[in-house]
Amino acid sequence: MIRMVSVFALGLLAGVVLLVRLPALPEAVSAVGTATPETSFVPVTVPGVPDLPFEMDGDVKVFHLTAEKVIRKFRDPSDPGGGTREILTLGYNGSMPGPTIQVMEGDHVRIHFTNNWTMPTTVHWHGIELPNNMDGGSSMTQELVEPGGSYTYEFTLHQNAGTYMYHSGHMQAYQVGMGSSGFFIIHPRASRLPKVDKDFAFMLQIWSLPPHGNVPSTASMSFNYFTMNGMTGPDIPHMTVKQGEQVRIRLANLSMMSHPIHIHGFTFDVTDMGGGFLPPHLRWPTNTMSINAGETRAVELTAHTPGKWMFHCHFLHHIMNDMEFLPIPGQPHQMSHGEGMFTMLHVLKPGEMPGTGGHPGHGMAETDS
Ligand SMILES: [Cu+2]
Repeated sequence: MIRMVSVFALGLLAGVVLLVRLPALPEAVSAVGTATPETSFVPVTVPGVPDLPFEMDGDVKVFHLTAEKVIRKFRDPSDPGGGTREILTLGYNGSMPGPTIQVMEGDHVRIHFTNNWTMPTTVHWHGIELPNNMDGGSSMTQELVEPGGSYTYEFTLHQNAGTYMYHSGHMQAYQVGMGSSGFFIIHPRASRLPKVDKDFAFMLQIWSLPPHGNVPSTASMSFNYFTMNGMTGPDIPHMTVKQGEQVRIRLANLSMMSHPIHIHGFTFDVTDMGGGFLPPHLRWPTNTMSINAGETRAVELTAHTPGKWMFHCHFLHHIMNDMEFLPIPGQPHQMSHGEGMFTMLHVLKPGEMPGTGGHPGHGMAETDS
């Protein structure tokens, strides 16, 4: 167990380093961990987002989650120099999306929550089966947590491994619209799932930003910025894997639209529709997975062909922040600074090192796990 704590702490450190240094590109995220005999899973890498560390109190995993205002930097397409604009968001523990909670099937968790926002809130554990008064359903299931206040959530995870979330349970259109979100990953207790070598996750969010504005409007349904893990392209790290590896990519949508996520050059299997991993006979092959508001998905593929393969939303204006153009390979001067939900799966040839793939554009960040 100490080993797990240290692995997750390493992920936290890596994430913090990335968050602090986001304006400087390219950026690399260091390794998060590998499967261990007692757990037989690969910790999830949420590029650009740290893990939430925990400590053990007997058999209880104890977390500390704090709601905080977080400034993120979105590429500003109106800046010909490719500069960024500081955007006010609502996150947790200095991160937006909030830090990732990674636990095991059957774990008993205690989450001490503190509200450092300037408005009341609760935390809703999205998809988690738990006692009613732990559900964070605004003032309907608990007292609101006032600014400066705290609340302790505690429950046992009796459901199957899968991809779940947390987000504000109060004034959601505003608080979730301002960024309140985070992954809640339940790992399998036994190695009954097909093995993967790399496991990535992306949170999909959309924003309505006035020209040159720094505060998203949550009263508008005219969304003009599209992000993965709180980042705009080209700052969204690539997923870097080795040829032949099994790759899982998890997606969560806390935006008010659906997103058909598409990959070039591969057919992936949909392996989780949101209620835990599907049995093998229910997995289905495709190359585009639509994910609607409030849903999570996981897809898996074999990285059979080297190269840098586009991975993006196929609502094509969602890869055009402020309606800017997709980059044109080989013509850097025409490249956009305003890509939205757009990153790459970088499959390394044997002997190839990350960052040497010859991408003809901006120095996109590389994520390895
Ligand atoms: Cu989209």
